Amino acid sequence: MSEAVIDKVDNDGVVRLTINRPQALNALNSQVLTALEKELTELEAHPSLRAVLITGAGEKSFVAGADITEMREKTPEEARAFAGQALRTIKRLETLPVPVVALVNGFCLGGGCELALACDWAVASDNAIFGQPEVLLGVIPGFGGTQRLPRRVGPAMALDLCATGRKIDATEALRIGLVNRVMPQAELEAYADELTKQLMGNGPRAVRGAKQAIHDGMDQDLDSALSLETSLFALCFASEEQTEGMSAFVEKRKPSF
Ligand code: CO8
Repeated sequence: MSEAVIDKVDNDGVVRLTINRPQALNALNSQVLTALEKELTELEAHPSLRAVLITGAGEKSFVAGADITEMREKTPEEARAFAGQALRTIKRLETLPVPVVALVNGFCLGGGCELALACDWAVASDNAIFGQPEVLLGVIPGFGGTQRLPRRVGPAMALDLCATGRKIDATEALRIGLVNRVMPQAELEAYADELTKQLMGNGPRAVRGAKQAIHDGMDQDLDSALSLETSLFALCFASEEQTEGMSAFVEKRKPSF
């Protein structure tokens, strides 16, 4: 039997997805996208999902882009369908109701960078390389890069990257706000463990609420977004989590969520 192109490990609701095609630097072909979409369908129905961490197999690459070998012969209609499949899948990852974190462990190019941009935040190993090199192949980003990259790093830097196709290292990615943190590759696992521990210690409804407020609020004007925050904040007070969290503080003990 062939090896799964997506590995999934569920650690009490903190789910680690690993794109497993290291022989092609984890490039996204339709097999990977179909498998990823299937996993996301399952995660959407997960009764106690707390967070999703996504990474690439091996020590060299997160995702080196869409699969160029597969894309090469496509007609415009086929390219549109392929981009449509990727956009749909990436959107489902982005709209999971829990934090989605990219652990970028090497090349993060083209469709790989676009995948990382759909995550709530990204952390990178110090050997990571980022870029939108599509223009070197005679195309533009097609998995959301021209839209999510300017929203993350501003339009000037986004066009700098998309028009030149230049690659940047993890330090520059940190400086422009593409990633939240950079660490030696050997420390990425410890970060993932620590993050898992932190998220497990927090109220799961509150964590989901924080994501919803930020995510949905970004698409609204400030007054509407503040009113959304107030509604979600008030809703917390109808939950056992709020009772437990605040009682634990007053009783000088750790909350049990
Ligand atoms: N697609 C397919 N195969 C790939 C890809 C890729 N994106 N990247 C690497 N590979 C394969 C190589 O072909 C090679 O395979 P083989 O061993 O069979 O020859 C293997 O992975 C290892 O790669 P290299 O030998 O090239 O490794 P190096 O360390 O020398 O170089 C690089 C690593 C710099 C990452 C180099 O592989 C590279 O430049 N890769 C391509 C990066 C790229 O251009 N990515 C963007 C792709 S386009 C894209 O993502 C657009 C998305 C929108 C599509 C719109 C819908 C149609």
